[in-house]
Amino acid sequence: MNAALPPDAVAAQAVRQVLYDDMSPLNLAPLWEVLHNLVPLQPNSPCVPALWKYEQVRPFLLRAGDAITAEEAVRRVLILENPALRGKSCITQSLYAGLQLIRPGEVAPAHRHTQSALRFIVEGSGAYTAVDGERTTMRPGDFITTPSWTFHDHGNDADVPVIWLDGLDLPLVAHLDAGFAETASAKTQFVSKAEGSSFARYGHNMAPVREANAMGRSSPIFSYPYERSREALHQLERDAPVDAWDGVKLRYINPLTGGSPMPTMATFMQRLPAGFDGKAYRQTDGAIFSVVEGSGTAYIESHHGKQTFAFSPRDHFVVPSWQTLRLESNSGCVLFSFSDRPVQQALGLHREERLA
Ligand code: 1HN
Repeated sequence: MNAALPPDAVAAQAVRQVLYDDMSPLNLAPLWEVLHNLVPLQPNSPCVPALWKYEQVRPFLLRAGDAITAEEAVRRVLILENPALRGKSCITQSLYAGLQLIRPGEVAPAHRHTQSALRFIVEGSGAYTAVDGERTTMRPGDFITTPSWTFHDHGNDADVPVIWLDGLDLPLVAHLDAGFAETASAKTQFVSKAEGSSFARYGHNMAPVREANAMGRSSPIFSYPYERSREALHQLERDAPVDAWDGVKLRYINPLTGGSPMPTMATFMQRLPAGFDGKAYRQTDGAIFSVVEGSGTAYIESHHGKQTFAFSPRDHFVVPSWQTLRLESNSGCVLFSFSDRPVQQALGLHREERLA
């Protein structure tokens, strides 16, 4: 190893190694050996892009349904683990994603935690999630929030299994050592508000005159129905210029602030028109995609190499930070996605580069 070094460099290294060994018991380490890794010239995420084909994942979810009840599991979820971070329960360094199954008649008991969660409904209708005493019925394409420290439970009164994508800021909160959790005294929350009352109060470009937002720093709307998002995207595809990178892309908002629905996660829905051949871009927020309708191709390029993902409905894929993404769709498609963008923006760290 030292063969190529001149003798005085070898001697210098030996002196340094003795220094490192001697000071190590005092928990001291030399910065100069690691400085270049600590301050990379650009993000070089250890995360790799990955695709989960729904037809491959679904049988395992159903088998998990046979292997354990929702109540026993507390949450019956298959974690979508980044292949480069196996065993760490995360899909990017800051975010967690999983697919959750609830069978007819099952209950996932009420609890709360400081981690924020989002649900994006993938398959089946008629299960419900209750947040802070109000239930909302789940339908494919709906986006539902569970803000930090709100009690939530899920149940399925329908006759089909219901499957959704969970997104949580678990790794981020773990990094900050700021996680608390509590189990509720009853399995199922007492329903104290009529279904749809939050949406009636806050979902129509209006807001109550005096009432304070019970969701604190999160959106008072906790269910964003797909039919609304879908309709908006289709109208914009017809009537407005289509972005060369994103197609038609909208972000979900907290109607009281115009910011993201929860402080740690941004959510988006986009439509790629038929024949869309997108330009490449990269952003510092790694993003997780759930394919809602249609098919297409994601081309991802980074220091890990090049990957091509052919996606269809209910597939999931992750594009890590600062890896270049280009989207294509012959048939046209609709994609849901989420990322930690609001955190990066709040800290002044977010960057995006749109390549020509
Ligand atoms: C959680 O509370 C849910 O409420 C889903 O459905 C996944 C993963 C880790 C920690 C808490 C849920 C979770 C979770």
